[in-house]
Amino acid sequence: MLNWLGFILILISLYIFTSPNLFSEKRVRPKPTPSAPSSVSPDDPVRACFVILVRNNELGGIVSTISQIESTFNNKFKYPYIFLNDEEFTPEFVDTTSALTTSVTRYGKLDQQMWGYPSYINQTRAAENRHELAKQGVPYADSESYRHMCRFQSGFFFRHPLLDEFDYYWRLEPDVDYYCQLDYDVFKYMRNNGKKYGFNIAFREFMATVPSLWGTIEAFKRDYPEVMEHLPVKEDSLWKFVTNDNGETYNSCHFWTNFEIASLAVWRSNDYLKLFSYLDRSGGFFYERWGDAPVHSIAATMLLRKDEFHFFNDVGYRHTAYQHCPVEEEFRSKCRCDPQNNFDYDPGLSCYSTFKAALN
Ligand SMILES: Nc1nc2c(ncn2[C@@H]2O[C@H](COP(=O)(O)OP(=O)(O)O)[C@@H](O)[C@H]2O)c(=O)[nH]1
Ligand SMILES: *[C@@H]1O[C@H](CO)[C@@H](O)[C@H](O)[C@H]1NC(C)=O
Ligand SMILES: [Mg+2]
Repeated sequence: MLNWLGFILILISLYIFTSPNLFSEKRVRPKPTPSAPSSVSPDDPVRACFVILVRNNELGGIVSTISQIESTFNNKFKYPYIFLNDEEFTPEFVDTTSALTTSVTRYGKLDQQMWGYPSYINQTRAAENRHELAKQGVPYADSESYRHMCRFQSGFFFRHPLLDEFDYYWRLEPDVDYYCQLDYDVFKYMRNNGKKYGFNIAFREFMATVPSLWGTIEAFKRDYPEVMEHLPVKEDSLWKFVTNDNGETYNSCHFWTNFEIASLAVWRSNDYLKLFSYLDRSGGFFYERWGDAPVHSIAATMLLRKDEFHFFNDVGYRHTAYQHCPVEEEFRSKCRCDPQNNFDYDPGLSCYSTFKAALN
């Protein structure tokens, strides 16, 4: 008798828990938008880190950068720092940088796959082309390591095992300046607002470094219609940021990647991985001198909707001779830069106006 009762109870509970109708009001289909999944609440922690590719001999420069990042932002938010290098970091580098912060610091070395020639690259041809480009006076034209760096930043940093546990990153470089106090969590801002790619300076590229990049991307689009099919349509994308003639040519505009706050999922997507290996296979990182900035920028305009980009106006930032300093009155008490020195509307070199126009 008891056994029967138990059996019937089990049957009833099975019915209740598997019936699609009983709890149907709770089974609301999640919206297909990839941003801000409903299971995440705004205050939930973000899995984010700083990522820093740097050489041992740039210790002084990275100490300066990290000190500024700590005092303007990270002493409040405690995000970890991931240091990457093609060589072993020295004990001095590790000790000095880890002493700058109470946050976690980790140090990784790149392997041959992430920093080295793929087997199909003809290194004789690469060397000849480097010497040709050098005659045109292009920066880093004859540098081999610069090319490994650009290829790594284009196709590999987001696959380094030390980044596996993270969803967002902020890229840092040695010898840059961060001028403004940030009193909110930029990573939560990105996630909670469905932002995937944040930048600060938009620049024009030396076209001699990327003569075949645009054509190679156009060829990818023809060869991979199944990828193009599910990407945003041109009108929803930032397409006009990278072309002035509806795709005929690349206009040289790109976001500077030395500052980047972005979602790792963009680069880890199958779509981007297919695009990157297509570009890599074509040899342009070595035969030309493709920068990670034009590669990231053109790819992001393909993969993302325009509302997924964010201009970090409130981050006062300098890299080499160029800086963004927010001009609005509210930033005078928060920033220690001179708003007269602001790159946004530099007539020759800035692509900020092109970005603004492409948003509409
Ligand atoms: N470990 C390592 N880092 C490098 C190398 N070349 C460049 N980097 C790093 O890559 C980033 C970009 O290099 P940088 O020289 O600043 O190039 P630029 O910003 O384009 O002028 C910086 O964070 C450098 O520290 C290299 O050969 N080894
Ligand atoms: C590599 O490039 C050089 C110089 O362009 C060329 O002479 C040589 O034939 C190439 N080698 C191969 C295996 O294609
Ligand atoms: Mg730099």
